[in-house]
Amino acid sequence: MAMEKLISVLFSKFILLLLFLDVTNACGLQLGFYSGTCPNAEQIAYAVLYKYISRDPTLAPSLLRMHFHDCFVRGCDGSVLLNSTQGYKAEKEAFPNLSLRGFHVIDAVKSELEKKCPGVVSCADILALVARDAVFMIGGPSWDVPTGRRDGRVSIDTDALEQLPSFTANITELIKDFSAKGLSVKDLVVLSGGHTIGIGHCSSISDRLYNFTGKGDTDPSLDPKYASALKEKCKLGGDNLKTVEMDPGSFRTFDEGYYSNVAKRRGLLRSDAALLDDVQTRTYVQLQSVTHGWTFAQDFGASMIKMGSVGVLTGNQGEIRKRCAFVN
Ligand code: HEM
Ligand SMILES: *[C@@H]1O[C@H](CO)[C@@H](O)[C@H](O)[C@H]1NC(C)=O
Ligand SMILES: *[C@@H]1O[C@H](CO)[C@@H](O)[C@H](O)[C@H]1NC(C)=O
Ligand SMILES: *[C@@H]1O[C@H](CO)[C@@H](O)[C@H](O)[C@H]1NC(C)=O
Ligand SMILES: CC(=O)N[C@H]1CO[C@H](CO)[C@@H](O)[C@@H]1O
Repeated sequence: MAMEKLISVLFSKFILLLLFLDVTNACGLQLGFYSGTCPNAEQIAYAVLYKYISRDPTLAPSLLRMHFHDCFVRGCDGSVLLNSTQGYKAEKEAFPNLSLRGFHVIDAVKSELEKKCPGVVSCADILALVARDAVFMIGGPSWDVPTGRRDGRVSIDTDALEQLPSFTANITELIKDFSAKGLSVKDLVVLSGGHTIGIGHCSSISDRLYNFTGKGDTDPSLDPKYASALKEKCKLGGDNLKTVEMDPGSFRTFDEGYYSNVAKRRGLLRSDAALLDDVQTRTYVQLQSVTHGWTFAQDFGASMIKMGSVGVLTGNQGEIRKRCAFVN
């Protein structure tokens, strides 16, 4: 009974959130922004992406992550796509992007769009559309993406280091990092669900496994059986480029398995485990785990729309890049 009540409360909150988003058109973005200037923009992007994802589904997680990295650093302005220049090393070259892949996919979408509607669709919007479609193509939910973002002209590696949450962050830091972007505690726990897909490198967890407090110990918040299994894959002093699944057992499909794993103390990263250290995030993790993700799909779409409007450039700000790796 108590659980049912909790579910119905969460559900009604979700409806309210949707209504709210519908009315306000967050931050000057709007649904179907290109309907007059490039009516098939979204279909074109989808078709190009599909060619790549059907051949290599492991690109999907990386493309989702790319949008997250874009939005958290200087807002969703495509700055993650820019190459380094003589003056500056770009975000791409900062440590946290270690494993970002799929820049060529964005370039392919962009060049198809440039053929059909030159100079119209921004790289920042392409990232937002591709993140949505990539999730959908591997079994996840879909959502309407408001568009109209413009591209920024600046990308600096140190911004990425400062603004992306660290994989060693505790719950207080995570909440602070999200709140600095106007995102709530709920957005944090919902968007962390992005870790239901993809892989992490051994280097991202070796401290948890082998040197948690600097005394050669293992993170006590990690389920011991899971820790042993991870140590088999990530040997002490072994190859840091080896990878492990973010959501063991179903890392290829976008489902709610992430929350069941976190609830069982099998979150891969420290930042995943940290979701058990706050009452609100813990309650959400447990709820999704018990209900098999009853609201996760809807919640994820709503939080992605919020993340996708962080610090966007609109109107006359920025530019529409011709090539995503270079300013015009
Ligand atoms: C809450 C703070 C977050 C932290 C500290 C964090 C950190 C990380 C780290 C360290 C990795 C592994 C990188 C590697 O070892 O190669 C990773 C992977 C990933 N992250 Fe996050 N992340 C966070 C939030 C998010 C969000 C909000 C999303 C998207 C909604 C996301 C999507 C992903 C995906 C899909 C992967 C797998 C990438 C792949 O397979 O290539 N993460 N994240
Ligand atoms: C831009 O950067 C990417 C990734 O760092 C690199 O592979 C590519 O060769 C660069 N492109 C040019 C034209 O310099
Ligand atoms: C989280 O990390 C910050 C900075 O490292 C530290 O000051 C704080 O005490 C930590 N909080 C918790 C709850 O561990
Ligand atoms: C463990 O951490 C301590 C303190 O940060 C460091 O001095 C030591 O070299 C680390 N040991 C290993 C094996 O990485
Ligand atoms: C795609 C890309 O530029 N990746 C870079 C991420 O950062 C590392 C170093 O921190 C670079 O070596 C990679 O080239």
